[in-house]
Amino acid sequence: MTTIATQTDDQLIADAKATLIKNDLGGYTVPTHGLYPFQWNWDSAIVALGWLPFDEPRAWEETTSLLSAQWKNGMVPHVVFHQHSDTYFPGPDIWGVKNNPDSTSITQPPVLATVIRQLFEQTKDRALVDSQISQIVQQLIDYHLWWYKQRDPEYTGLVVSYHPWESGMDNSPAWDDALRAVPKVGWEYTRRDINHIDASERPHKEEYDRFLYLVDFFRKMNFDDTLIYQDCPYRVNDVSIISILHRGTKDLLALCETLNIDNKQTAYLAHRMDLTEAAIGKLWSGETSMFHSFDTRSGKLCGARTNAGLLPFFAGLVNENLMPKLIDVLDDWLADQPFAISSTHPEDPCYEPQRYWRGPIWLHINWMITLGLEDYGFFKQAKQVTDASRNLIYTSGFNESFHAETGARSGGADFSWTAAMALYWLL
Ligand code: 9YW
Repeated sequence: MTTIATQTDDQLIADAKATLIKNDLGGYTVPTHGLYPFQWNWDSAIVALGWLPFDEPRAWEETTSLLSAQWKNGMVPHVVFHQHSDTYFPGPDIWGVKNNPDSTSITQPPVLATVIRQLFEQTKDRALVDSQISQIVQQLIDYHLWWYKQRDPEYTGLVVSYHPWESGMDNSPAWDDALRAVPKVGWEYTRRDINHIDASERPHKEEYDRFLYLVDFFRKMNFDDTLIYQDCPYRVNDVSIISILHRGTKDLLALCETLNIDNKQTAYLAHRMDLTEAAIGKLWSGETSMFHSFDTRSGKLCGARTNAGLLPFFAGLVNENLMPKLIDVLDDWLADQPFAISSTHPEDPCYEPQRYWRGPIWLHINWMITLGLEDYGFFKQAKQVTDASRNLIYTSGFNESFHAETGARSGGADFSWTAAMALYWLL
């Protein structure tokens, strides 16, 4: 694979730092101005890694500002509306949550625990770490307990997600069938995303109609975890969330061990990890030799081949029998690709190289897959993914995501998590 170098590393590092500084609203970083004017959960976790090499206090602050929005039940929301903005829809009025700070009523993939472990291990200013780590770890324990207890009340080993926005992979073809079972919302609304980005790169109206139905549904259920679990028309075992949660719990328990935290809560989390390890095989498809999400309402695996199906590497959830098969799929996916890994497999019938989670490439997903590949000793593939990721920032900079075939911008420009991945991982 050749590196397409059009800019120097020094210039890119300076631009990446400037991107984070530009998107800093004081304690939290917006993904990009205009399109996403609030604090997003997994964005902030990834962004903390970007601050780390040049501003350690700011890296930690990114995580504590997110945790300041934690609900009493332990949930950490997917969006925190720290201040008003009219450039995004749906805002706090539509979600209907009354909290301080305001937030949405769903969460996002819990990559924060993995990030906190990395911050803990790599921060040079130990006083900065010591002053807050106990409090942060307790908040993470509460968050992960919430995930297992509320999202897997039947102890299946596989937590559920209630919304494509919760997966962070909004219009992935993996959700097409499950989402079709959700009614469309009955009221008129005006989207704001297509004021910023061409509609050809965004989800369709039919998807938004159903996204909003679910937002209304949560509100009508008064955000009650038990009622939503029973009645939510969209209830999916998301292989991406399950993998990120599993890896996060592993990192959290490792941190607890270092800090001598050993109690009923940590034992409970370890037990939940055992259940996931026993259950993950349910998400394997012999037909595609990949992991897939599972629609608990229809009782079927979600069809499309997506990059989420590679995230069990990150979790350490790929057993010895499946490992060579999944690596074959990855080798095939990477063959002759100057840019990788497309969010949907190029041979999948639902692949669209420019449309958001149906084709474009996302660097934070590549980073997680790479960490997993390295854990398994697949250094050649890890290097291929890293080189392919680096090519993207050299080709077109810090974009939300990248066109799967040309490497051009897809979605927003000047994007925080891509700048963060450049600073922490690629440069
Ligand atoms: C939306 C902020 C978020 C990401 C998600 C991504 C997108 C928001 O942007 O969702 O309105 O579509 O899908 O993963 O956290 O970057």
